[in-house]
Amino acid sequence: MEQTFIMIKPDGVKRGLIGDIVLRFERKGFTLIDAKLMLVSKEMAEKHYSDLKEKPFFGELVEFISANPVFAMVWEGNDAVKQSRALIGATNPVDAEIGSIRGDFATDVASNIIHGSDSIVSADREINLFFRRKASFAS
Ligand code: IDP
Ligand code: MG
Repeated sequence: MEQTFIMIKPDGVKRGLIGDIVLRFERKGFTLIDAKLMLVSKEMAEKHYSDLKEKPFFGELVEFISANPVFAMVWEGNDAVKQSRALIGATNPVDAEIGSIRGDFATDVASNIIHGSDSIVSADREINLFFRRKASFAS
C-alpha cells in the first residue's frame, strides 16, 4: 500500500467538482485517509511548489493556489502515486486523455483543476506539509 497527496485546486473547488473527483478515486479502488477544505498561505504554496521556483509562471501559480480554498486529500492504494497521476492526466489538458480528470474538466494548463504527487518522496513531503504527518508506505 502507498499513500499520495491529492489537492483539488481553487478552480476545481469553485466549479463544484469535489464530489465528481472524490467519486473517481473511490471507484478506482483507493481509500480516502484524510481530507480538508482549507486556505493555503502564500508561504505554504511556495513550499509546495518549491521545485518550480525558477519557472516564469511561479508567481502566478502561488497567487492562484493561495487566493481561494483548496480541497486537500490523502489517498491510499496499490501504486497510489503512479495510478493517481493516470487518473489525473497530463499537466497540460491539451495533452490529457479524455476520461482523465484534466482531459474531462480542463482546457488550460494554468487552471488544470487538480494536483497529484509525482513520486513517493514528493507524496511524503506534501502529506507532511499539508497534514503535519508522514505518509505510510509498504516496506
Ligand atoms: P503537475 O501538476 O502535472 O505535476 P508540474 O510541472 O509540477 O505539473 O507543474 C505544477 C503546476 O504548475 C501545474 O499543474 C500547472 O497548474 C502549473 N503550470 C505548469 N506549467 C505551466 C505553464 O506553462 N504555465 C502556467 N502554469 C503552469
Ligand atoms: Mg508536479
